[in-house]
Amino acid sequence: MRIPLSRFLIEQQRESKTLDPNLRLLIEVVARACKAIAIAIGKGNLGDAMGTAGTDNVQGEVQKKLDVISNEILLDANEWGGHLAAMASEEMDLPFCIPNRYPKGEYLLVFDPLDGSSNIDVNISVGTIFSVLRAPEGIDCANGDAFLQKGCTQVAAGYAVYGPNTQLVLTFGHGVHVFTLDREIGTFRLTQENLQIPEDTREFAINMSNQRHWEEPVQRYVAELLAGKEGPRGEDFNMRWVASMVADVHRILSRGGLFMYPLDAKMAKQGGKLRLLYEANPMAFLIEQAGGAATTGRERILDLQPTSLHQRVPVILGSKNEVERVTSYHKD
Ligand code: AHM
Ligand code: MG
Repeated sequence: MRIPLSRFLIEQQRESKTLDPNLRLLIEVVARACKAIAIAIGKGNLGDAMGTAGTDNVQGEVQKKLDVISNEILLDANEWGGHLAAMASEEMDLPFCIPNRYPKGEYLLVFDPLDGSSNIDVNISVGTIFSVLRAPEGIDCANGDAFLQKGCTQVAAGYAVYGPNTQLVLTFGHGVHVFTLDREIGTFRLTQENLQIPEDTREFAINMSNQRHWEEPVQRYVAELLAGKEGPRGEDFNMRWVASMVADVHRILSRGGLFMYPLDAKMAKQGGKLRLLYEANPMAFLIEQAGGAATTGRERILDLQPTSLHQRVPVILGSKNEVERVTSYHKD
């Protein structure tokens, strides 16, 4: 325990066939970029990275300066190492092709550089979410089709949560491991191995202000929870909503719970709020690896065939028995 991330990765590489030197390098570089992002966030109003950037991203959302800075930190860190064929990000309309002056590698990196960025200015936890895919042979980086792979093909996924402390949570498809940033020496150190989510929970996370827009199965499920001891569940349920997916998922990985950003009438046209490739898929991979479940209400998230780079989907994930219950209501 408490071994540095580098040692953990090297030991994994020796033991497993899924972690090759290039994937190890990729994860080390992402972790280094997350440290740089943590430093920029940690300066708060003493730095010059707070506030809006004066631009919108491809989804029409106002970009914060830190959205743009985090995106650049990840691109700059990863473009030269020779481990990637291309990158894609929530903050960029099109994929980023590795410049010709650098060698190309066999992996694709997709990320949400700063998730929950509406929370930055109020000093609430935000995070970076990432997913690693294999690059198909002879890819044409520019059109983005190479990224349209099912979540079940991810070779690694993870997130960094920038909270009271900075943690990096990783999976390569063999369990979920948590590293905490030792700020004095600037190293991520292993603080939890093989995290498991309890199958049952009495805590749920949903933005209740959207209630009037939800579909019937979610209305039914949440009404049952809110009815407490006197209702059909016979138990009181507690609610939490940080509005940073990273922080909400981190709580669920730490102590169980259910997270929902379901389909609602407001979002029906665009398919949901959260993005499949760099939010839903990496989080679903982590949650399943920790013994939980993740669906859209109708299908397992990791089985979805992506149709576009910035596709949105409904997300229901967390403690297995509750995810299965909401999902079964969608089938009734
Ligand atoms: P972002 O990636 O632009 O920050 O948006 C995603 C965030 C999630 O982190 C969070 O779960 C959700 O949006 C919160 O949405 P809302 O403000 O509707 O509650
Ligand atoms: Mg996000």
